[in-house]
Amino acid sequence: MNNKTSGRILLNPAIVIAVLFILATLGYAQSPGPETKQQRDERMQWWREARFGMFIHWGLYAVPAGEWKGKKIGGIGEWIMESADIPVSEYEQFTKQFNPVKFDADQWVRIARNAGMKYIVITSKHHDGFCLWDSKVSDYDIMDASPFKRDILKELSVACKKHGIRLCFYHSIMDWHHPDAQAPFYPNYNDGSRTNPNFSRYIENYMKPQLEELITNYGPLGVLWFDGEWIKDWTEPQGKDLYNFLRVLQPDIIINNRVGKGRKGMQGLNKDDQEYAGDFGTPEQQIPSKGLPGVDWESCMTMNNTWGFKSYDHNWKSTEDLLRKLVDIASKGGNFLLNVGPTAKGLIPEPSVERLRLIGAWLKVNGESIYGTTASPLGKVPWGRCTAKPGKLYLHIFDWPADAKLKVPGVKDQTKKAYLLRQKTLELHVTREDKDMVVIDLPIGQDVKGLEATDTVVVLEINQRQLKS
Ligand code: H79
Repeated sequence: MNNKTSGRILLNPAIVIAVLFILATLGYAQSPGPETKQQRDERMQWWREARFGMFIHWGLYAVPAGEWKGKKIGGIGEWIMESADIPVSEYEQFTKQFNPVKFDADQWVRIARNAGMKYIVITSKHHDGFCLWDSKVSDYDIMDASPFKRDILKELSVACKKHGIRLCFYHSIMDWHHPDAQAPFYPNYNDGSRTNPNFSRYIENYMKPQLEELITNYGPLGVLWFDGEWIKDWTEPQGKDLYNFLRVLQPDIIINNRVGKGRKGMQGLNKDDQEYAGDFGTPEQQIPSKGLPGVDWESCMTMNNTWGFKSYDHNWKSTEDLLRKLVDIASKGGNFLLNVGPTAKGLIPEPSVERLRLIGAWLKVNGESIYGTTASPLGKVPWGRCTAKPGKLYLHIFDWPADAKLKVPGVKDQTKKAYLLRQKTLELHVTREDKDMVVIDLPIGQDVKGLEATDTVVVLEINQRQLKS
């Protein structure tokens, strides 16, 4: 064939359209396109302002609740299928006992809202493969396999809309139930050395159609929160492809970094050897030691030692500890995704509800010092933490100074005034000790109760014009 002929064939409109169509169906044309910094900032804005969300781990593992054949199984509750070496056919039996008649989506969402949480991330499907919605490509879901036959995610999406909470889904890439994924690896579903030759079939015929259902029928979603990406079958190019696929379906969706292979272990932030897919880092059960300017991240954490419900795990973190973790995270520019693990009946454990209620009461008074703030511009402060907004520093006092003088190092800006966030009308005296140290006289003799004593917030208003040095 000479050049002239081949040119004419390639430019033939029918052929061009056909080729484009084939590429589109193959997924090559599916990219959200480039995004400017401003577009990205707009997409991330609600999430950056939210600062506090509820993680919900709920699924079949709530039925055994940490026990198998009369034995208490160590480790996190939602891993019991793996930890207790339960064969797929036996684990499937839990579907018959998963009948959460006490489930009340509206009540769950109100618990989150009253805690001051702005979004909910619930396990649409965890590693065990069981789906909490009515999936058309699976029988292993709440509609087809359980006596409950109510679409849990649908009910939550209605309640979230009603209460102004963003609904987000956790979704496990790893799947211990699907024959084309990790099910054949029994009794070591998490075997990092094995691959399934049919894994691409699982991606195309199962995982992507399921995610499309979740985005289309339950959305718009706030976040898709992936996990289980460490398996050998999953690659960074697959992660990028999935990321693009989802951003085409919902351009403003936010996706965590576990969609690809970027994260550094449980520390959760990205390795820096290349560009990885995903919008934010995911430290798990830990808080970075210092602020990370310009990085979006979210620490997820349990209130006891498990994500999925375990009947005998009573090792609850104190409310004081949880509040200070929220503040510590905000002072470093991150979000806090705090977990609850409801029972198989559909109830959020009372110790969780109580802690959330108290944190919510504190946030009602002091929320201004958390929502929409950015990381501390000061260095380490000996008495607590600092969060910031334009023109304002929020000084979170964890340890009340014995002499009632709050020394604030690192303030180079002109100060305007200071007051307690809970008592804005009482102005506090501010003196400058030297060019980057101001001292605030704290009120004495106030009777402070509960979480107010755990973290008292002083607002220091500043002129963001640096003093001449
Ligand atoms: O859903 C909850 C847990 O079930 C799941 N993530 C939270 C949000 C999870 N937590 N811990 N694990 C899973 C354990 C997995 C640990 C490891 Fe690894 C996987 C160790 C080695 C492979 C993660 C990836 C840490 C290093 C690489």
